[in-house]
Amino acid sequence: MILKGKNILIMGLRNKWSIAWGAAQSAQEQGANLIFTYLSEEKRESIEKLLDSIPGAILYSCDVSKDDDITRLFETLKKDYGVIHGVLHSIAHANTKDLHNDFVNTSRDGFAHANNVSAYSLVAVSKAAQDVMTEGGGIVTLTYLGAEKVMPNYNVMGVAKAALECSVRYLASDLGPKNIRVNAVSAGPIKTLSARGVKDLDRILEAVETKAPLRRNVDAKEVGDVVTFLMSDMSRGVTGEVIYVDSGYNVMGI
Ligand code: IMJ
Repeated sequence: MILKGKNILIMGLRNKWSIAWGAAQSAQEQGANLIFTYLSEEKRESIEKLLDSIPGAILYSCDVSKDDDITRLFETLKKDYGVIHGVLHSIAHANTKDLHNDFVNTSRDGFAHANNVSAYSLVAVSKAAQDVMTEGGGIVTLTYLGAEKVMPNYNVMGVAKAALECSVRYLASDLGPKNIRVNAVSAGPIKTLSARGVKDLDRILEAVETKAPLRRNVDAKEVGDVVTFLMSDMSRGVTGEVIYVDSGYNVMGI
């Protein structure tokens, strides 16, 4: 029970395939009190249905592209809980056309949008979270190998994930003195809603099965288990890191 009595905020749950759902299951097993945010009112009902299986789970709305939403969320959390021990940032978005086109055609607006929602949002959330994380704790975000190596169609998301991973290091440096750690989990490819439309996804999943040291793909629950570890005191000496949960795929040369 490594998260027993800890208040954990999970941002970016959409459905039962979400990596955020794997993290929620894992954190719940380890005794956490779970708080969730959702983006749009149309999604509220389906997310509420999922949360029926998590007794005591609380749900707030938050659009991370709006500073006011983030401020309001953490003010509410301060009032309702007093202290938060962990935050999972499991949020990304790019315009669909920027994930189909060549990267060279990315528009100024598309570039700004992907970086705003997928990378800057971690900075804005961390800034607000520090005032509620008065006992220290862990902020965790999700990234992908496309931040470092060219993956087909990942395009502007790769650039945004590179900015996100670098933000993790600078945030770790700023918040370390408050005993707030900031880390990223680089997940292998998983068929979530965010990956379903990807043209070459099956080929990429196959490449992991043939090349990765473990010769299999990963699922959201085992990614979630590492998220839980990074929010817990078990990882108290770890900050500013990118930890891979990808069956070891990233270490292979060919
Ligand atoms: C996404 C695009 C291209 C290749 C991809 C992915 N591969 C994987 C993903 C190989 C595994 C999923 N992934 C790691 C993401 O970060 C996805 C981000 C994303 C997905 C969408 C789809 C729907 C949409 N905008 C999006 N923005 C970001 O409209």
